[in-house]
Amino acid sequence: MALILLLLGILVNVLVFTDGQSVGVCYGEFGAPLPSPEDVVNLYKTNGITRMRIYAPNQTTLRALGGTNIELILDVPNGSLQSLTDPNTATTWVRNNVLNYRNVKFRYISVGNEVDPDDPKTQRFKTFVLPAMINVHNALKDAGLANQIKVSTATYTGLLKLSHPPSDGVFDDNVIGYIRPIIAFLAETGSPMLANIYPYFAYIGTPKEYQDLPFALFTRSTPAYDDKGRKYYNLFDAMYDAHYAAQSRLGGANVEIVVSESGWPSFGQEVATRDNAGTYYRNLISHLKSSSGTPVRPRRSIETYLFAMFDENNKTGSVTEKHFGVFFPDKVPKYGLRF
Ligand SMILES: *[C@@H]1O[C@H](CO)[C@@H](O)[C@H](O)[C@H]1NC(C)=O
Ligand SMILES: *[C@@H]1O[C@H](CO)[C@@H](O)[C@H](O)[C@H]1NC(C)=O
Ligand SMILES: CC(=O)N[C@H]1CO[C@H](CO)[C@@H](O)[C@@H]1O
Repeated sequence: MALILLLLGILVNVLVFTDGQSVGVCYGEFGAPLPSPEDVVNLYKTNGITRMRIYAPNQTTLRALGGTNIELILDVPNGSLQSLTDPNTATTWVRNNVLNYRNVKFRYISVGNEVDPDDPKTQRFKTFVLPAMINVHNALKDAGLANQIKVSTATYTGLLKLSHPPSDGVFDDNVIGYIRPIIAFLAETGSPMLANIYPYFAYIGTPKEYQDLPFALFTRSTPAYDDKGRKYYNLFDAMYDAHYAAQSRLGGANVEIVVSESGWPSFGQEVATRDNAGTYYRNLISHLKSSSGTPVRPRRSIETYLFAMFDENNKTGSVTEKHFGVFFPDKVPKYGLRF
């Protein structure tokens, strides 16, 4: 028995370590015109991209994914969160958008994206997230899929009060009441935390005296600093470990973090250049493929989704928001990345 458990442990380790080595890409749709979902799925296939995140259950996209090997993060858009606090509505949502597509490889359901108790734009959603997560999880459980499809929500670095040095990572005071029970749910269901991690936004938001572009672009050959004996060569690792420290303080030390978005824009700001963005994506991919992990979580692969597949000219906000694509809308690669 002990031997079987040991072998099982080794097998699980092998699976965990080989898992997540393929880089995923988020497929946002706020561009006009973008290729049809069928063409987009083919573009994923021809580029060997085996993971996708979509922000709403678009039926055309789900149909196009059927029968492919592409693994999917499907979002519950924040506009649907309130309705899914009703268990029957959640059951119907799961039936229509998940069970209806038996030949789609759902990996996670992300219930809400960047809901932030401190942000006037999204704070009204905060009381809906956990009840909707529970209802979606229960609907999957009733269908016998709760072990296969994990339910989570996508957080972001804006929820942290402190992220430097990484070991001081802690959630904002106003966020703790919201996030602690979510972390408990993730721990209980064996689901990962999703986190959108953008060194670009940290870089442009940091006071000038701390700005270190090579640190943000993975091009430092010496550590930028030492945090309790852990040497940091890049900002991505530092931000990841800050998230990990923050959730560990709230009982989430065993909850894996999946990076549900990371990217760098190619236009619209001083450091948002095609050169810098290409450097960021290339170096991020090779960092992920090396499975070096981070200083706090070494020797592991970090499941990560690049943001985003295409430039999206219909996005609002800062000009840079329209220029996160790793492909142009006409399917021409912007950086010639190998996924
Ligand atoms: C689904 O995606 C297609 C192609 O991007 C788009 O034309 C359509 O409006 C989307 N449907 C919904 C309900 O958003
Ligand atoms: C994009 O914006 C244009 C102009 O504002 C609008 O007509 C169009 O419907 C939008 N398309 C999408 C897919 O959001
Ligand atoms: C950040 C985010 O995703 N905000 C969206 C939340 O949902 C509302 C309603 O659907 C959208 O208008 C926001 O853009």
